[in-house]
Amino acid sequence: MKQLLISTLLALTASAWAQAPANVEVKDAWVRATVAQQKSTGAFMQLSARADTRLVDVSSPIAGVVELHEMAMEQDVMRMRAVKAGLALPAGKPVELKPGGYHVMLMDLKGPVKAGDVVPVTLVFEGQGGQRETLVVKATARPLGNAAAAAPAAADHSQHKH
Ligand SMILES: [Cu+2]
Repeated sequence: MKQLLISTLLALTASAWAQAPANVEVKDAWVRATVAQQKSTGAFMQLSARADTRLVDVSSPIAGVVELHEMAMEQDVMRMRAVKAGLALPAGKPVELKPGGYHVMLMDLKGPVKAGDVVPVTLVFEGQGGQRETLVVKATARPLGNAAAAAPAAADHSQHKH
């Protein structure tokens, strides 16, 4: 819960610095911790926009390549693919990035991600008029395979079953 509060505060700080009230609220940001030799992982969060906007760019200092991905069934096989056009965030409709769905893919990792690590993820949003807003969220690493149990806020959200 404390980490969630810190993430929110950081997000608010970042948007205040961008001199406009935050259009997008980010909640419950987390990253899946890695095991030895693993070179990629995913970051997940819930995004809520007040006005229609799009998530158009993602980056993080811990990864050489960062992309927005989605999981989709292709001929009975679950595959992931890059979301090139950005992710639409309709006004007032929370969009969840979660395992099995949309995620921020962190590739070419510069080192292991251990449970408890705090990973900065920069999100760039573009509004209808083309104005951009940048948020830096702090995502906490949760252990592999135990993400739901390790989520401090998961008990509050019944939809967090994967
Ligand atoms: Cu992916």
